[in-house]
Amino acid sequence: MKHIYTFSPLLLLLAFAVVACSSNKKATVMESDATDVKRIVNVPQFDADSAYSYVKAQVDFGPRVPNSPAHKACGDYLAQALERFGAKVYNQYADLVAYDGKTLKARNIIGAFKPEAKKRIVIFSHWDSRPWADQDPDKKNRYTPILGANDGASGVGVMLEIARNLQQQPAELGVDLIFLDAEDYGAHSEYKGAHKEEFWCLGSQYWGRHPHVQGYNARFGILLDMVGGKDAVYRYEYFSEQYAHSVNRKVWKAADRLGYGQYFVKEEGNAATDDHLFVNRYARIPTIDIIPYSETHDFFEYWHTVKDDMDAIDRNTMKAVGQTVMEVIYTEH
Ligand code: AHN
Ligand code: ZN
Repeated sequence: MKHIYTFSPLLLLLAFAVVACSSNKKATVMESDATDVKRIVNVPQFDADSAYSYVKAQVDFGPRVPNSPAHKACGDYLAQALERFGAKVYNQYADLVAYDGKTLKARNIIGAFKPEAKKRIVIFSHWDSRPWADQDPDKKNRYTPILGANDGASGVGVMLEIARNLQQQPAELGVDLIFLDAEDYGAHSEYKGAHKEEFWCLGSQYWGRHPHVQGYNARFGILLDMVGGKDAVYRYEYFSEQYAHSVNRKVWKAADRLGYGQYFVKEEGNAATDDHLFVNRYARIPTIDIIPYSETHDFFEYWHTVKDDMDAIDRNTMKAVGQTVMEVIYTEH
């Protein structure tokens, strides 16, 4: 989509001429004030079929539970994919101790675009999948590991499609794509001890305290969590509002411009103990969570059940979220 920012009169005339000549592309006039520098931004098209194929590639490894062979193989695939798309790749390996005393061989995978740029945006998703379907309606499934098509692979799939676009057409700012590990190893619902928030999000807690680059900073962050479910609705999540109110407004406005107001509803949502909380708390980068809101379920119908498989994925939701995040990335200057 073509966007026109405010321009000097001559450039503004030129801009309309350019738009008039490319009849197949829609022009959006961006809000602006008199002091704004004016420019045309052409945001590339997010390809939902491509994103879907990246989700399937992850799910085809099986459950990506830390310490498993599938986890190792998928981690290698993700690092290679980022490299193929031209990112500078960092692998952050850490031994993280889980609530049950297990040591998880965790790996955060970071792809940096324009690594030398000072102005940066960071996008996050977790790439591990939950070891147990402890919310499954059928008791016999509650110790079965989940495929995590929506809860895990969808956010990563959207980010890989963004990576492909960033290689084709660099954004003005530097962009870091961070695949966080060991998000979903929080205590099993039948665990008898105290259920603490720090049992979740082990990879982001580690990254927040030990960023991949010394003194790392970014203008803002966006966490993608469960961005592929059917009929998903995204509302302003509680901690996102507390730490990064203006980022929420920026993203929901971008969705509105693109006609995705049905997905991005401008109402208060619930609170999610999620990776963005620890990014905000430890790295102090204002970061929001794009996570589904549901009146009837926690997040979505198949959350932490064996039905979180490819059938739970809807390309239209991935398109709405992916195109919105690209709109934000490419219009930031
Ligand atoms: C809880 O609310 C316990 N967890 C939200 C974070 C999460 C789990 N995201 C995906 N799985
Ligand atoms: Zn989960």
